[in-house]
Amino acid sequence: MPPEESEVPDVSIVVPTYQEKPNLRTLSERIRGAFPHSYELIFVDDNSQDGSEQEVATLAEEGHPVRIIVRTSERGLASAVIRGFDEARAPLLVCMDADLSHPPEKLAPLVAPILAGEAEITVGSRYVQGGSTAGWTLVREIISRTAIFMARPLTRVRDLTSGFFAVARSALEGVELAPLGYKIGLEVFVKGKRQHPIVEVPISFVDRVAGETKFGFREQWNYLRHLRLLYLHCYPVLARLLPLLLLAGLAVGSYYLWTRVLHS
Ligand SMILES: Nc1nc2c(ncn2[C@@H]2O[C@H](COP(=O)(O)OP(=O)(O)OP(=O)(O)O)[C@@H](O)[C@H]2O)c(=O)[nH]1
Ligand SMILES: [Mg+2]
Repeated sequence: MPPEESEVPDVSIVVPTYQEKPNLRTLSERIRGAFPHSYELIFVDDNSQDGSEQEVATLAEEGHPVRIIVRTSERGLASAVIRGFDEARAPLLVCMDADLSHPPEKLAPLVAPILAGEAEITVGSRYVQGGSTAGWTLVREIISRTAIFMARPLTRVRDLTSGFFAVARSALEGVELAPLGYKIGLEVFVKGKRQHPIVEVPISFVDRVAGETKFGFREQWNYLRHLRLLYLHCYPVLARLLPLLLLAGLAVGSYYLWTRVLHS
């Protein structure tokens, strides 16, 4: 349901994009066909120069409630989403990928608990009953599970690396989100202010069919840097002592081995 230009929509859907032109029309059409609330769809694009701007202009002319913010001096998924949240008008914010991995048909169940006042944050989850991934290689599965395992002490969310989530704007008031790396969802799950548990809505994650991945080694490195910041946020003392504890453990272990060698 497209809102009038001046009307504040119920939901702002923020989609970070880099060279996703082949996916923009399908995404916008599927959202329009499946989402029953008034919404605005905001693409935050890092100067893709692949015709995305023109594509969104055409969609807007056709009546789709879309706009595109093109950033020329910044690059990165998390900072793009934060920019989208800053520019969004609705009291309820959604983040999703452009590549149709996150089913637009799941938007309605995703926002339902927040609209009902039963949650402040919801997650489209691959790892709860009814959720799934399709078309993943074993390597990708292992990378995903390892990333989740490393962040387990930070939140109870099972699919804590999900990039498909909804959050009430009020849960982010006064919260400083780190614009680092790929996992802006994790940042929100850990720092978001809430009165209710985070609700996980099962989704069937579909592998991208068009466009190319932007996920690579740099993003995995950034994920480790991001985790360090989040551990410092949640467990400041322990996280600061960790290098010392590791060093002490290494020293004790070496001493133990050395004495065993001397006595053998
Ligand atoms: N604005 C912006 N968007 C980005 C950037 N990197 C990735 N994205 C977008 O973030 C979303 C997730 O990126 P993907 O490349 O799909 O990452 P992924 O889901 O881990 O990997 P695949 O689905 O296998 O490609 C997509 O909509 C991308 O276009 C970036 O640097 N800036
Ligand atoms: Mg993707």
